[in-house]
Amino acid sequence: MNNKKRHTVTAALPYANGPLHLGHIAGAYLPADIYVRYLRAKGEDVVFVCGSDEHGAAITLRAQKENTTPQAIVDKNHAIIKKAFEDFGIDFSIYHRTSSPIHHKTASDFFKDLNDKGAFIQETTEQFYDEENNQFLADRYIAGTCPKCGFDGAYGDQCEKCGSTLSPNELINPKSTISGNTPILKETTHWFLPMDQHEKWLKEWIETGQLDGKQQHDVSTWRKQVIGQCKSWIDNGLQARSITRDLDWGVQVPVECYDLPAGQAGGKVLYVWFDAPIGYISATKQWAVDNNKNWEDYWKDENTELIHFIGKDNIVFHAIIFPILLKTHGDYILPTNVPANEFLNLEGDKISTSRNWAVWLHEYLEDFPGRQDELRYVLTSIAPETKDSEFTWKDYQSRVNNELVAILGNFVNRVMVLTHKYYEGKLPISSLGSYENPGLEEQVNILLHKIDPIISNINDKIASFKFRDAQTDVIEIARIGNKYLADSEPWKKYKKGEENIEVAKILVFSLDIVAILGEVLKPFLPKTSKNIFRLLNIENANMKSYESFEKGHQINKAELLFQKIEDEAIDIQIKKLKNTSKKPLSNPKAKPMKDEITFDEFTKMDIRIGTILTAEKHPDADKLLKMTVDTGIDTRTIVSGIAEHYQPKDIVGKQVSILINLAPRKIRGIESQGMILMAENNEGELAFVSPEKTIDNGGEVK
Ligand code: B3M
Ligand code: ZN
Repeated sequence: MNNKKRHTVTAALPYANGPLHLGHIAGAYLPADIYVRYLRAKGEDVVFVCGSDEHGAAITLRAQKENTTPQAIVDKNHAIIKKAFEDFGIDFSIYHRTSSPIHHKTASDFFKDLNDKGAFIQETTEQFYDEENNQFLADRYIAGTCPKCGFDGAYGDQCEKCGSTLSPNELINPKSTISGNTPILKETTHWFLPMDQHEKWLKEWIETGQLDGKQQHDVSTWRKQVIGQCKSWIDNGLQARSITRDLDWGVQVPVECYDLPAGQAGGKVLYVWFDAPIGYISATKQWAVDNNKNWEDYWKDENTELIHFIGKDNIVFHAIIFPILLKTHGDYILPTNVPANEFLNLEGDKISTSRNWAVWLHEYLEDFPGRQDELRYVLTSIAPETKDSEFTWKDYQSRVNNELVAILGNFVNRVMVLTHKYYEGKLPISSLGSYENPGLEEQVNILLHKIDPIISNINDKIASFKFRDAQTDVIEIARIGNKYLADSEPWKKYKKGEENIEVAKILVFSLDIVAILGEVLKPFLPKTSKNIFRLLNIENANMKSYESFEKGHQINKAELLFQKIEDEAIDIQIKKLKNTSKKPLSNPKAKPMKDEITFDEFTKMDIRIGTILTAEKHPDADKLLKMTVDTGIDTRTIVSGIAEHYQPKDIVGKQVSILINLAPRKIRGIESQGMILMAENNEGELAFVSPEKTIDNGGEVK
């Protein structure tokens, strides 16, 4: 473990375009929180920053869909996310936001500084442009057919059906999602970060931990997949990457743009992935202002350790791109570690926001009020630290019931209950008194040879980001306690009316183990740890000698730390997940559903099958056909706008669906008595809605 003076710990800034789900928590926030709580418990100087990532096309697109402004979208989601973090006990020093003025200024200055240093290049390229709305289209604003799987609703950056990463020009038949038009290609100038120029030092830094000839970090502490991903990026050759966008939501590019139409202000912003990591710095600045600290100590001092907690999809941004920016700037430290997690799957499938295949954190807290530690426990038990892992509700139930209830909760409860039963909760001897006594070899042996090494293992594992193993060790201490209690059988040794010193030793020693548990649980289950100390009626355990109690100390009444999770609660969750999830849209361009109607309203329409008897072009209109149809109850004239789709000779004899009780209306001088139903595809082509086998004319459609 390093001996840095200070720690700056960051957790990925969640996009403020939706709430948090369990994948986010397991990926970045819970491990970061465990690490920070561990540091704080050691008395270290640490700032833990996070905030909402409020820029980018995903947010403007969402605003457009919901017919509101980007600011309204981020305001709403920022509040939901912030509250969920608080309720869940993720204890940031500050939860900030990138739409704040201090962030805009910090990001803008950062860009300007690097631009002045000549760190960027400018390039003019052709980008898709929507002529109707006069705007360049961000990748997310372009939809078309996926070249890989043929899915009709792939976006310019990704196909959500097959998961392929795409670029807009790969899409077949690209369309603007704003106007539906085919976009044109138009030249635009952007700033690029020439990542290729940084390959050499990056390679050395990633592979050896050396930076400018100095050992900056120990590579053996970095996760294999993080080093692996970085190496493969570098080995494939880094490319220049554009760091600005044609968008009007974000941090304005603070230097002049040549290719803006005359008179048009702004129009170019920093790419969201350029400004978001700088959000860590602006959050620290705000925290420093609020807490009378110097933010630079946390970003510009070699004695500060910078750790980024993220999910694996963010590795390149935190271990390659952001370090390039920090190093080019010159004054900043580089991350000491980037402990990225793999993905958490859910009930046999990938978590998907768009399909609503997710367990939302705020909903969990509504359905299981006060049970944040149960979720923390399970998510750490299955943390995807080295490979993808899976959350299932059955597994959640069994871990809570078989481990938290049956091992940890049960041990604490038994010790408390027995102490009340035999001594009314008042300790007849102190811890110290008991260990000084001869005949306590067994207890001393357990403490020194079993529990003590586990505690140092827990600390070492947390320090090296192995939270899952560390938590397993915590439960091992509860197991040792349970076994000790079961083996020493105080209930058999207790004799009414006697001093029962032997029983007192067993119980006080067991209470010392409970106190140790309260201490080692602090980073993992903070609420449970507090509860334990409340029950024990002490503030902390004595972790030097493990002697936490004075003679005569009164403990509080026993209370269960955890309740069993019943089958019913689990069934409800599984049903909820299945009932609220959506299949991917087969046609994202389909119009949304109209307002609901009643069955009576539907039955007012009299739709019948009829046969077209004659068809001819309308004398005065190119798009119209005049037809006579046999409706089974009469023969009538109908005018319909289908001349561009059907030749008169091809449709005579066809059976079609006709709305026959539509009030007659004159169309270009000819009275149309009803309407033939037509189906329309995405391209506006029309087709008859015909019965799949021959039906008597006059047959009802219902
Ligand atoms: N908002 C992506 C994500 O939520 C992005 C992280 C930014 S960290 C600076 O996965
Ligand atoms: Zn696809």
